[in-house]
Amino acid sequence: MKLSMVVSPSPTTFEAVAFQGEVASHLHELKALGYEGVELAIRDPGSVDRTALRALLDEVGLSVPALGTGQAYLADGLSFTNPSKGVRRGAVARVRAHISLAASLGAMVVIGLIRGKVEETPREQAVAWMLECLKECAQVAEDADMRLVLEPVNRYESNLINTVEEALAVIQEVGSPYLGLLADTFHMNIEEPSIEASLRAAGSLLWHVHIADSNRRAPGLGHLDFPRILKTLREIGYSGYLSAEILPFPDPHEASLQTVRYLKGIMSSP
Ligand code: LER
Ligand code: MN
Repeated sequence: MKLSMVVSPSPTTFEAVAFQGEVASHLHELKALGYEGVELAIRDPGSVDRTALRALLDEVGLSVPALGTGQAYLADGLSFTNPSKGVRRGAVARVRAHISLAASLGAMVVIGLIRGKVEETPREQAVAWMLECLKECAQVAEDADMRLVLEPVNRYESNLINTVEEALAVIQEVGSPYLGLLADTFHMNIEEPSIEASLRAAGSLLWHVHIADSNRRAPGLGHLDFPRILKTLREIGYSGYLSAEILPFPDPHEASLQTVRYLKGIMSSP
């Protein structure tokens, strides 16, 4: 397993991104701390200078395991379940742009908050819209030979796909080999009856992991049992990234140092 940190190249209202803006200096710092990857939270790929980004990543020597899409929902209101067809089309178009950027970086694309939630629309209708958009995005991903990861999020952020079990059912319904699961330990702590049992249920469909402690601080600063979680991940054969999506507590530097020291300490113990 390798370590990555979520970084937003532009300022964001989403709090669990320890590093925002000034991407070059953050990447150098993360590399120096021993991170192998950086997950980029991108509001709009249209505003990204791909050539400059590729050159920076090559210069620093970091991989990009995943691209986040949550800001397209939080800042621009795009979602798969919005009652407006135009907004849903906008959400699919935005994910299409993320897939295109991801293809130039070798990254997966996260389907998290952008699925939206059930509000005034009847649940059945919202689910049908979500599935329609997901199927279309999965086809775009397949055409680009890039992968999407569906992330269960806790009930306070969405009422649509809170658990691994629900996400696995949706993945099965979409039926694309290009759609897998992202497990976020912060959300799992709230929603899963057993984090370990849910990781085992995901098995080989688990393609990406967001890592944060129970309070969304760096691992080791809350009450999650990370030795047990990492042991389970090893046992199911997970060899992807642990990508820290954490609050900058007490500050970004300390949070990223704590993450790398604590997790590498667990990973290096027998
Ligand atoms: C939101 O809480 C989250 O975990 C993000 O990864 C979803 O886009
Ligand atoms: Mn997450």
